[in-house]
Amino acid sequence: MLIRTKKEIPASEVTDRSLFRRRRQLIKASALGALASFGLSFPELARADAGSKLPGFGKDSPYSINEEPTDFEDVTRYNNFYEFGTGKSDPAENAKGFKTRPWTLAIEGEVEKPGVLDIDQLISGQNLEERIYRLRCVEAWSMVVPWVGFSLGGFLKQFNPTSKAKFVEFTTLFDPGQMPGQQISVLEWPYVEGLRIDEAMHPLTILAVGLYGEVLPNQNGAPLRLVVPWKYGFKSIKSIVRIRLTEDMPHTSWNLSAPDEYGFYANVNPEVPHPRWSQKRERVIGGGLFSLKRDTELFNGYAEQVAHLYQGMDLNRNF
Ligand SMILES: Nc1nc2c(c(=O)[nH]1)N[C@H]1C(S)=C(S)[C@@H](COP(=O)(O)O)O[C@H]1N2
Ligand SMILES: [Mo]
Repeated sequence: MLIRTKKEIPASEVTDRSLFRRRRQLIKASALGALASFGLSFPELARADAGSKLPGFGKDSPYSINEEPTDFEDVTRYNNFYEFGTGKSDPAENAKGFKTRPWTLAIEGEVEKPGVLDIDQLISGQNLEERIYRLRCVEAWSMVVPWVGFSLGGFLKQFNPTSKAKFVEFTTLFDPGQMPGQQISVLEWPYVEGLRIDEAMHPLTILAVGLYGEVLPNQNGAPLRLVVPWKYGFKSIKSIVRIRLTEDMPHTSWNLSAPDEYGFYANVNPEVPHPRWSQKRERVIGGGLFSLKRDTELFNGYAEQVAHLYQGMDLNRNF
């Protein structure tokens, strides 16, 4: 087990899987007290840096999977965030000084009430919840992450989507000074992603502001990232500055870069191979020396909840 240095976190806070469980049990045992104190101190916490506590922790969500989360160290040191480099360990290193305050999120397009929101006001207005989801990368590995976030659908409804709102487009910050990867044309910048409106409104889809009960580390997409657990990881766009509701299907970064390899839907599907490799199995990150593998599940295990969204669609064509 790796222990984070004292500067980052007190030894008493070191998080491994079993300790995480114990903290969950403890907090559940005193749920009312915990909620009360969280409620009072939350606005300050929301402004704090990665490592600060977030509420929502320990509240069991019916949407969580009942699996041990991947170690904090793996979740925060094995990342894809090309704005900070293409190597898995680059984001943890290069996003250290990334400034996530001040930060605003614009909601625009097909809504009656567009707006620009300050991130801290936005977060303190949400009902934060912990959701333990498996993140399945198209590169055929996966990890289990205890996200802290809130429902995207409930959030979007506050802006009164118009009847023309058929899709949702998300955009990452464009700031090549801070994001050295944006000085290289490995992708078209800024990173953009999209969902159909019914996918965006689905209760499994969240905006995450934390993980492991703490403010989201920069390398995981601070201060705000999307999490769509039945889709490949590239849909879960990080460090979002704009959400635009649209009538037409938006462009997405990976589809623009390699349309034969990355479609708009990107639903996890073991039967539809990536053109260059199989999607039937996935390597479990943190699985140890033996490089544990598991069978990939249709819709990443959420077929019961989401298969109806794609009824009548040819999933081989709409990959
Ligand atoms: N802006 C942005 N968002 C991004 C990426 C990226 O390069 N840039 N990579 C995606 C990919 S491919 C994956 S698998 C997940 C990884 O999230 P994690 O680092 O929190 O595990 O982020 C996604 N979101
Ligand atoms: Mo990915």
